[in-house]
Amino acid sequence: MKEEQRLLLLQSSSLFAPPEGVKLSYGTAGFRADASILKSTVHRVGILTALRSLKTRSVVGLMITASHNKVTDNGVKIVDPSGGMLSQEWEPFADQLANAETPEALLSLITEFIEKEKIPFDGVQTAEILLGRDTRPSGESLLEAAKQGISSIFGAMAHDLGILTTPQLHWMVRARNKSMAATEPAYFEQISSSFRCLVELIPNETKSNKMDNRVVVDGADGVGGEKLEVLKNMLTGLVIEVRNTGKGGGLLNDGVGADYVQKEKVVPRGFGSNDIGIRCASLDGDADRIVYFTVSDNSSSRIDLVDGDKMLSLFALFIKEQLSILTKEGNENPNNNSQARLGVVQTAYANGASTDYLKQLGLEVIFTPTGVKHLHEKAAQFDIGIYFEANGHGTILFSEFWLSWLEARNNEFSLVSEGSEQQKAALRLLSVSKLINQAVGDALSSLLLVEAILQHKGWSIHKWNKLYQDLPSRQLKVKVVDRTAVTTTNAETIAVSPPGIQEAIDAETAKYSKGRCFIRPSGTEDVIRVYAEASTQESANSLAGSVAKIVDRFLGFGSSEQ
Ligand code: 16G
Ligand code: MG
Repeated sequence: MKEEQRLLLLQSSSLFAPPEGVKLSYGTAGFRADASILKSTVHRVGILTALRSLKTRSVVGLMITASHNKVTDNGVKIVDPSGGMLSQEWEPFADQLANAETPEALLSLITEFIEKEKIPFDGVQTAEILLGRDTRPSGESLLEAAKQGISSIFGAMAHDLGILTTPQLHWMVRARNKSMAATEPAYFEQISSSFRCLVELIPNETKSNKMDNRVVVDGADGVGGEKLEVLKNMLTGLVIEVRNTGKGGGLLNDGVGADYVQKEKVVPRGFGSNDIGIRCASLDGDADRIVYFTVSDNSSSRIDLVDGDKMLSLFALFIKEQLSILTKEGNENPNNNSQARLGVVQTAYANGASTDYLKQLGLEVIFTPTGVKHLHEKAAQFDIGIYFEANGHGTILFSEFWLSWLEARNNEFSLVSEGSEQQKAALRLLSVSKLINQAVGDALSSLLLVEAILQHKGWSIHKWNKLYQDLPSRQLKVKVVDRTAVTTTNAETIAVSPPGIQEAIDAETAKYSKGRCFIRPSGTEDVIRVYAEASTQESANSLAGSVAKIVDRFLGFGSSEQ
């Protein structure tokens, strides 16, 4: 490393002292903590992002957000050139950088890493980083820290794209590396025009149904609400009312948002008895997840939740239907024998009834550990891979290979059977691939896809919710002395350590009809999570309670809480 570069790094880093006595870790959601202690971390992530860009010789992204956390928290994560999450191989280095105690220690880590990773660091190669942040008040000064980190690497350039949803930034990084327009207007244009195509392709039978085309969306008082206010004006045939837009003085994620709605199963602020019967949805604080709900008839504060598993099921059903129209017999074209490999990916948290439903549709269902990066990686192995966590994180991935095949089929149809059912199916699938974010789960594009499919089928939210009935479930968390004492295998369904705990859980689970239960250490909180399912709510509660006691007996302080 050149002397000027060393001096620049030392000088810049000396302005950002790390917090004392705090060890941060680049978890599933990047670094996250109280915003007041994050400046040095974000500065160092700025440096790391520049290195990532040099190493990959591509544009990468840096997003400042703490998603559904409280407004006083913030966080930072890196977007890889594909538009996906930072490669897991770099996570340990991110931890080391963040926790280096002095500028000198930081510099020597960087020097070692550049050598180990053979990062081109000759000042010839340039680095380019797209920056985004959510609406948190701390975002602006943290973004400044990131910029200073980036500019402490010679030849690194930062483009500040202002306030964005997390999926918008991922989308733009992906687009940029494919030499496509990587701007917010381009994003809105792509998703609104593909939505329009899907609506234009609705069968005449359902078009005549007087479908309820209004949806009310809780914007979590965050960036998603703000962006949806813009997007909704670009749509026809759908009326979106946004509440908790962040403009009315409401506090981000405070009694609002997808995380709150899904976990508490109560209405978000601003919703109540006047909304009974209406289709509602809730975004999280950075708009990378969404759940639907209706206000319950029995109590205006309770909801009937339509979660990520139901979205996955709706999407899988629609895609499967379109694929079967597309490959309908009677077409003698020899190119028509390319059956798409369609796969769905879930985690152990997926309700067992959803898995049964998907299998009954004849689909291949695969399980991975919790966390978007695991699901995404598996889904990318299919021609069409659909993944969702129950909490509303997910998307649909189309392989480049299969999309080119589909484009070619569509061109053939234009020549020989313009306007045929098969061509319509091809066009619908092409539109889905443009509407649904190919980089990462995106609440805004998932919202529009749900709305398009419901209109296509002429379904109400109630009809959709009746695809299958969720098995009663219960989640608990248990505080333990050391959560790393629990290790798991088989997509987190079996606890390997501490020894004997799985046997104890199995013995308890066997007592319940349709009983299913697993434990895992949380990646975001210092607790062990317990998930239980059974044929009645009482038995699910009881199973979860007993297993929480088992966890406590093996590892705890002697107290467990909900
Ligand atoms: C993170 C993950 C989410 C997962 C959750 C589990 C991403 C972007 N987010 O928020 O997918 O469901 O962690 O939290 O991967 P837990 O480990 O505390 O249960
Ligand atoms: Mg989020």
